[in-house]
Amino acid sequence: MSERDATEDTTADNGSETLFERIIAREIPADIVYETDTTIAFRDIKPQAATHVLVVPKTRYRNVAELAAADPRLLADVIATAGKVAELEGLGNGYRVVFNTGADAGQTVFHVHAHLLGGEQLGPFGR
Ligand code: IU
Repeated sequence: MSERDATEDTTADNGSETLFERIIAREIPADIVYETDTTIAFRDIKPQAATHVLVVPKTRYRNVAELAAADPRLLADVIATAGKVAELEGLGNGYRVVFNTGADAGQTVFHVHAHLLGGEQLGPFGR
């Protein structure tokens, strides 16, 4: 398999399965911190803050805009799960919820996910 094929297999910008479906199916391990009927939350393997949890809807949409258009209740579930995880993780002093969307934002996994970041003073947005 070429390097390009390998990248597409794990991130699925081409419509194939991403690693997140395999985490949801418990086919590969993840540090799961919370789960509901419709969402799952697990720690990012490459944390960008003291607390860095990904919140993923169990039904796959490529990005947050597609999720919002197709199933706004599921988007609300994702946000509610982020809030619950923030509570469980003791982020009462504040946190950030980010949806990277598309190439300029650095989206690499094309199964929509919210990054929940906190546990320390976060830097500014942008570059
Ligand atoms: P992005 O918004 O698509 O760039 O975020 C993808 C995130 O998924 C990124 O922070 C990775 O470190 C993280 N991640 C992970 O936690 N576990 C995995 O198996 C894979 C990516 I693939």
